[in-house]
Amino acid sequence: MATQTIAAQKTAQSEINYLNHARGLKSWLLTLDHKRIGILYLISVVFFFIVGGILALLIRAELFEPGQTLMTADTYNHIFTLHGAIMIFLFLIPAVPAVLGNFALPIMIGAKDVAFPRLNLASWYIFWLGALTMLVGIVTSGLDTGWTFYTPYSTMTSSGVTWVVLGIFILGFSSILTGLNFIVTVHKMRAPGLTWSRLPLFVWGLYATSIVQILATPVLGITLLLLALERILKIGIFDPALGGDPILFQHFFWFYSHPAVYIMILPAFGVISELIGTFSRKGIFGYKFVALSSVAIAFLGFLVWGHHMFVSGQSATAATVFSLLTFLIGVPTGVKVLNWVASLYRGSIWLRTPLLYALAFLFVFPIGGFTGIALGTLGLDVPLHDTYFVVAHFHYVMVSGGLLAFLGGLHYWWPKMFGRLYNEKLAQIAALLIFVGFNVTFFPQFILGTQGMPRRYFDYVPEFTTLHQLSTVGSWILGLGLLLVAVCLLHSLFKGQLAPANPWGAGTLEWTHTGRLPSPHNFERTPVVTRGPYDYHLAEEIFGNGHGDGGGTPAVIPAQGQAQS
Ligand code: HEM
Ligand SMILES: [Cu+2]
Repeated sequence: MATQTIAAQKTAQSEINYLNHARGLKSWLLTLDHKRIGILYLISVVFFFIVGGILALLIRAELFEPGQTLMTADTYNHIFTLHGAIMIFLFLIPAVPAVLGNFALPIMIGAKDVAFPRLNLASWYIFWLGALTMLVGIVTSGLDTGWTFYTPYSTMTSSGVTWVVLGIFILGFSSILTGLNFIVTVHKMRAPGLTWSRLPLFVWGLYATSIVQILATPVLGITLLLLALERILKIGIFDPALGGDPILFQHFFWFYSHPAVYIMILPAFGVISELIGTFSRKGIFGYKFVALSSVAIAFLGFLVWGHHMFVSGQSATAATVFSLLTFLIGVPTGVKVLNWVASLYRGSIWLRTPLLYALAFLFVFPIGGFTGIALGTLGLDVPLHDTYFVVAHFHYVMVSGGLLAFLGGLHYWWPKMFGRLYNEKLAQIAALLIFVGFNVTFFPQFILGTQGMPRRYFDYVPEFTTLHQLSTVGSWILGLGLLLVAVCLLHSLFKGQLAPANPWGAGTLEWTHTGRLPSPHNFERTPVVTRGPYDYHLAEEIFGNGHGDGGGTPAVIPAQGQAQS
């Protein structure tokens, strides 16, 4: 038995796969392989997440007590701005599409690669060029405008706005090119038999996201370019002293930035669908509705930007229309959540780490969504605007979307990315700590907001101390959970048990048609698809399902490109 295992491990290791077919730094920096580009993005966004996370811990530490605790008010302004800008532009926007999407999308549709592999690599270099340009501004003069860069302050401050917005302008191209690549890939490179109604829901999510990336990002790009021109050349577009209109900036900014929240959340929705499908062994209830609601959300997302501007002096008619349209978005979103719950209902639930993240998402996300409806209600938004209620709202949405789905997806695709399993117990404890830490951090902020705690302040009245301290303690628990995830995954990378080709018994092509690690071109033969993505019976017949056999380790390590149609 032991010798058999060792023999199996040896064969597994000597297989040519995408990680071992070429070695050395150069083979990585010049790679055109979508999987390797996904890994390059993974390292990049994790790096920025750590930086953004340390800044978050500093913010919470400052707010542990009223008055000055650690830093001056001015430093605080820089820290929270950098936290927001880094998390949004360097982590949340690229995380799910550029890491998980790049890695999984082409394999999931039975393609060798994305449609434009060179453009894909270029996106990653442009991402770093943008990030480094931002860094120039940050290191030389800091940034204190808030991640929203509202004028007229952003046209006046001496902090590094010009460099940072140029950096974000550059980053935009990276995001647009990834979106463009995915759209063409999904249209042109699906394997025979993979009709639109057989597309995995993660692909649908990425497809809808790509539309938003292509249509909305140019607006942000041009807005930030105008802001830079205003600062350098005083063209008088936003600065009232020069005849400009500062409210115009808010319109431009939110015309991108509301859709941008869907760039973060739509691919996350896709990940959640895969996780719930696979670990409930039942497929996704209402597949068509879940798929098309992504497209509906992408479309409606363009019509609601004014809900960020209820108190900016917009007309009552505009405000009412924006409020109604905002409520409308709740419909396709509700369709998704209810369908996920229906998918779990009477499913054959297999409680593994990825599903834990999906369940955490199902708890956290609706709280973010419902409080969004509250904020979209005209009468409620006026007192709640710019309070901690808003901070809690968008963290409930973005952390559930951006972080929980990303971590769930990372744990799900990890064995395919690196060919190794992680310690399930450790990973589950980490997920639990993250869930508890997140709620302890952000739930008190809803209460603080309704009591009148304004956002972006480094000081507060003593009455708020207890809730702020609770929130800070929560951030430590959250940080501990994340640290544990890092320990667990790093351990797996070097010491983890070799993974079988399809440890979860999933039904999509990246699991059913590749070996332990995908080969450089994914498949030996182009797969022919004859069934939907969540038909688990077939996958289980061939690979076993690991479900009920205790270890989640099917006996067979299938050969490359094993046909099963
Ligand atoms: C889908 C994921 C979502 C994300 C990532 C998200 C993110 C955000 C962010 C970042 C802000 C704060 C913006 C700022 O800095 O001023 C915000 C505010 C707001 N969100 Fe969301 N949101 C999401 C969903 C929703 C939904 C579903 C609704 C309503 C149906 C909604 C309604 C609002 C409103 C009305 C505000 C403005 C609050 C104010 O400043 O007074 N959001 N959201
Ligand atoms: Cu919005």
